[in-house]
Amino acid sequence: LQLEQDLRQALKSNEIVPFYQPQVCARSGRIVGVEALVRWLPLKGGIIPPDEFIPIAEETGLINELGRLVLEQGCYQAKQWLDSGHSVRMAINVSAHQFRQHDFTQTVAQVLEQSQLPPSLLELELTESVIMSDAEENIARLVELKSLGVSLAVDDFGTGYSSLSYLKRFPIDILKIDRSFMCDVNSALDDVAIVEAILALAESLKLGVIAEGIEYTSQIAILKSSNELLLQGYLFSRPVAAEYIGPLLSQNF
Ligand code: G
Ligand code: G
Ligand code: MN
Ligand code: NA
Repeated sequence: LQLEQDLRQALKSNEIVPFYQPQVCARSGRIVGVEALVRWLPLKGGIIPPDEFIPIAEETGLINELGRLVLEQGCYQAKQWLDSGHSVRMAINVSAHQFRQHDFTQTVAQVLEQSQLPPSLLELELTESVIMSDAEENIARLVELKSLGVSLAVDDFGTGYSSLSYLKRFPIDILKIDRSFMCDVNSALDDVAIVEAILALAESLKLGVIAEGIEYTSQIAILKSSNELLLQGYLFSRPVAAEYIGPLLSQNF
């Protein structure tokens, strides 16, 4: 309860800020996107990771306010980078609670309008479990969101237990291969097989792929894909404050 009050206060006093982690195009070595990963920076110092407050935000409904804040800041930030000559797609994590709000699509439309960010530069990340929770109702919601012109990505792909047939029926653009499959790509042949299967699946369904958790160059070698492939992980950068992203945008990785 104390934590809930603290979080409520933190939202008001700008202690909740998105950090950003680069997504690098495997072909060009350029940063073409970032994922917004929220942080709590208490005034007294330190840094609280999302695992310690997102669950409370979810339970108390504060996730809607928090989610809107991250969406707004992310869109305004991406617009700033665009205005400075860097086209960077902003990926925003959407929680189950947010996705189920009846006015979620309107909120996204509003934020796009206010920030003047081209919708093609916004990507919404949804987990498999959120998407599959109520498949029929969710298709309508996804179609609604797609009609705004944004991209839709499946986060933590491969960790759910859902049937793959939804990928054909749902207006999904991108699969994010969960980092658990990238961990020991050198040693674990099973993981290599899974990654290869996901790449083949994405290729035949014409979906983009983002490989998460890239920490070593050796992990990139097995990622052979003819589709657009993006790489995300500590090898390139940890999630960092916006000011640290700017200089990276001119860099070749
Ligand atoms: O960033 P790590 O950096 O520790 O993030 C931990 C978890 O918190 C991840 O599962 C991530 O999806 C989630 N998360 C980070 N930022 C947000 C956010 O803005 N909204 C939601 N719903 N989840 C987030
Ligand atoms: O659940 P989601 O995929 O949204 O969250 C991504 C999580 O993975 C965040 O906590 C982020 O900080 C973390 N992360 C990003 N890159 C790496 C990496 O290279 N290695 C590890 N172990 N974690 C990473
Ligand atoms: Mn994510
Ligand atoms: Na993920």
